[in-house]
Amino acid sequence: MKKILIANRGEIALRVMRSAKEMGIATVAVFSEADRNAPFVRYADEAVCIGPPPSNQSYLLGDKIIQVCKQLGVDGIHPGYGFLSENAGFARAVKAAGITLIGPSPEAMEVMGDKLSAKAAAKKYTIPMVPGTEGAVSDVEEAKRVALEVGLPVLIKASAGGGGKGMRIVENIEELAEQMERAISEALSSFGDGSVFIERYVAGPRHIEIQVLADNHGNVVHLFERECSIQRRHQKVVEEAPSAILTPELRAAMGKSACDVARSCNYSGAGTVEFLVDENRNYYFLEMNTRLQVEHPVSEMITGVDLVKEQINVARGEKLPFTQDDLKINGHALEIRVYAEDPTNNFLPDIGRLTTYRRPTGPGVRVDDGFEEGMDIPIYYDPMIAKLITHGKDRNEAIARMVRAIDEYEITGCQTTLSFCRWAIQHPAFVSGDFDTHFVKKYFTPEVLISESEDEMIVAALAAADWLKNHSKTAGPSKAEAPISQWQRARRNA
Ligand code: MV4
Repeated sequence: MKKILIANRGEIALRVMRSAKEMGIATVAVFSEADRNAPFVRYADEAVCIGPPPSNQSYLLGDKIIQVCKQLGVDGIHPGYGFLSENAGFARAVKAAGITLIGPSPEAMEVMGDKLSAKAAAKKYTIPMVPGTEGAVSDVEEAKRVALEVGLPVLIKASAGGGGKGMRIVENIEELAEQMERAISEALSSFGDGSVFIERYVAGPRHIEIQVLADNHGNVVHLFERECSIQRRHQKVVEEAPSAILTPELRAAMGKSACDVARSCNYSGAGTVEFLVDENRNYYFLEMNTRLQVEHPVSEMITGVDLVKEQINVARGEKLPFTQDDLKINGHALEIRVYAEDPTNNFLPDIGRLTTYRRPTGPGVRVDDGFEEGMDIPIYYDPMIAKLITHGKDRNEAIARMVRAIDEYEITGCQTTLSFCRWAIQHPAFVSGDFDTHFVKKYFTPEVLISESEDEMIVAALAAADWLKNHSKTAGPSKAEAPISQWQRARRNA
């Protein structure tokens, strides 16, 4: 592989190109008219504009991207995350064009792209799953029987769904028929597939996912877990590795299950297996993401493995250069997602121009971003400005470094989620490790940020008053500038 095209934009395009450059591989960027001046376009050895800003006229045009590959003699495509990254049809078209997709086979994407077929494939191994229906349910009476069997509350989930879409909780059996009808119609309109299934509702779960890597020679390893329980409306806010609650035994068991899920679909490359962990530390397989994930840097920080390099090597047909025993957890890593959103105003996108943009640096700090000072954040895409990652010898050091890095970050021109992330990682529940996926819902109100900035103002005012008091004795205001008292004023006016 001599030249790869990155079918993506922003921070992930830049991230992929950096590894390619280190490997001596030439890079091609494709970009929309909105990204003409973006750093990833300049960083690439070659760059081609593929259309107007909306993704369905640019980054989602698989055939056009394949055409660019043919014109420029590209032999590999890295799809990043989002856009075409989990599109089996695109993966097939790439293969048919004689180009290597840096990712799993179209078949693996298809099997894992549907939750029911993913669970069916995983059944070949003994992998814990939440009790529920084996396949899709359309008959309400059957659904009721299953719900009573596994115990209420239950969740109705869309098989084709993602990010909580098409998910409905049922507390009372009388609501089931109506909720099921709704879930089916929501699934049909959102995904064009009305298949739904039922699972027992796991009340206060933690979201823990395992990073896996597989080659085309039968080797599968895991790179431990990432905990992503701190999320807001299915959008991850803080990710970390390792999880504060996994024991070495549980980690090994979940790691083996994740590798089994990968084996069940003949997986190749980097993938992520998602689990729920309940309060008794039982774990359940949920689904597999067949792409490089946004939060992959935390796994890189604790293992020292460059996941993009390994993806490329696997795609080239090479064997994994390490075994499971070679992999060790080194320290602790945290990632926060910096969004151009206003956390005091219901997280409304607050896109604008980055009039000031200065990144934090120093020990244990990594910033993966795709912007520069003076740039406009395009309105057409996800409003993520950057991922801020810190690494420390332990969790406390990683947290302290994150707070310090957030405080060093200077962004003006738009509101960002930095203050929200700072609040989250300093919250006693987060610091102690005692939290679940309901953390934000449970503890966050906009007031926690407003009172925090008021606190800062009060502290600043007190400090200023103190400074004045100390300095007025020696180098205080000169007599001419001295404050005029009401008495003096009265005398002058007399
Ligand atoms: C669940 C669950 C509780 N019980 N399944 C949400 C998105 C999808 N990937 C799976 N999700 C959940 N499935 C059962 N049987 C709770 C969630 C869930 C969740 C999972 C991970 C991270 C955040 C979440 C927030 C709300 C609900």
